[in-house]
Amino acid sequence: MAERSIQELYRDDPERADAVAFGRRGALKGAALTAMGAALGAAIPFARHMPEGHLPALFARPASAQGSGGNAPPVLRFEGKADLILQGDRPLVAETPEHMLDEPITSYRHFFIRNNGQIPEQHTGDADSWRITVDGEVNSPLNLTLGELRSRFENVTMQLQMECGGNGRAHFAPQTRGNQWGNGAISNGQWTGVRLRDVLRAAGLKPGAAHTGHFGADPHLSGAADRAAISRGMRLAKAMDDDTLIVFQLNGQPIPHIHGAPARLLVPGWPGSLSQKWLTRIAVLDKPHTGAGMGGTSYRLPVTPIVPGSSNDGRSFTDMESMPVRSILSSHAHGSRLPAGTRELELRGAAWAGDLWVSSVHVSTDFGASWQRMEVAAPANRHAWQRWQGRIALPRDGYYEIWYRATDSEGRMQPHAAANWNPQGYGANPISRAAILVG
Ligand SMILES: Nc1nc2c(c(=O)[nH]1)N[C@H]1C(S)=C(S)[C@@H](COP(=O)(O)O)O[C@H]1N2
Ligand SMILES: [Mo]
Repeated sequence: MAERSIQELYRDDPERADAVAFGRRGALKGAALTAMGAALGAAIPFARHMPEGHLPALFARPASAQGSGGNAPPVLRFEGKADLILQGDRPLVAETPEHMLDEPITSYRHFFIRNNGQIPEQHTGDADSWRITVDGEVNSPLNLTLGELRSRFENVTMQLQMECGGNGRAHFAPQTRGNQWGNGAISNGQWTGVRLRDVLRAAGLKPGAAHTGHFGADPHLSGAADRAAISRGMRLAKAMDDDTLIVFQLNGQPIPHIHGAPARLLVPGWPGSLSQKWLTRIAVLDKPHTGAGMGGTSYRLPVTPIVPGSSNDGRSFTDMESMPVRSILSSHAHGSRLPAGTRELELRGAAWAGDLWVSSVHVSTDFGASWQRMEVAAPANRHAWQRWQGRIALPRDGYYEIWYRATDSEGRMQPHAAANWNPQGYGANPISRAAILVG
């Protein structure tokens, strides 16, 4: 079988391609093994462990790093940004390929972008003149300038992960609506700001205070003045968490405009949509907020699994809170080709688990037959991601898949396949696979 035809077959009809390649008994047979090897451009040293129905990672996901070939994703063109994957330009959404997340602290260059509406006009004049209102179930509503906020409350600086609620969505089958993120809707910036808790206490919480509602300055995509691009809210407990901040600096600099200048919320570990950019107002409420992005199937998960592909009004769903455990590989791009004779790799990556932490990261090079424990560093502070590293052996030249998975501090491991399918595609965190070719 020619190289192109099996690639095309896998793309167009993976089931038949598998039948051809694996045969009825699931063993990769002589001619088929050669064909698969030819398609992948290399022999498969661990072919005997390759599971039936396994679509090689090289075909299953675009090798963005290579930037070549027919299905290379479009690239973001944006001042100061690396070649991120352009997920959409209206609204502007861009994903960071995993190998660009190799810095312990994510630089502006590599910071993913997620907008739901238009990008607002830049605030003219002094950033410190920007105003933020706190009202609702409080004794004394506040209307503070950023300058007042900065000088009145303790300033804190910490590394905080921010992950889009839909990160990993592309792993769902059947496909759901929304940006088809791989694992790259994650950042770990070093943020400076004040604790939301301190601000809420200064306003004085009334006994009924139970939730927040967040408001920003970005216009709705339609331009309609009475519609919000996004306006989400959370339980008061998360608003009072030590690490929930109103921030005004990213990595020691004023926040770049696209990431919410001059001030935004930073709600680490929970869906990124709570981290309101271009923050203008926080309402304290006695019941859950009802803004854009609340209710129905938005940022909500089935309590009891539903039939994949079915429709649902989400009435029995529950709000997504702490994000599930996930890992990325940052030392080697998916689809990389290494020189012939490479027999060892030093792998690096990151892992995180919402409000929890990561207890271990494991890597397999033989399609999951055996797993090797990596070294996982402690987080710089609570809610920072954790870096991992480790060395693996590659017995021969050929096609490998690096499988990587993390386990959280409560013993939950990334699953083999995306679970708890839901119409808007939240919470997909299966074991990841990167294809590596040696020789
Ligand atoms: N005002 C405003 N804030 C927002 C959004 C938005 O569209 N408008 N998008 C949210 C979503 S869904 C995410 S994942 C994060 C992304 O932040 P970033 O673009 O700085 O990476 O911002 C959140 N805050
Ligand atoms: Mo998001």
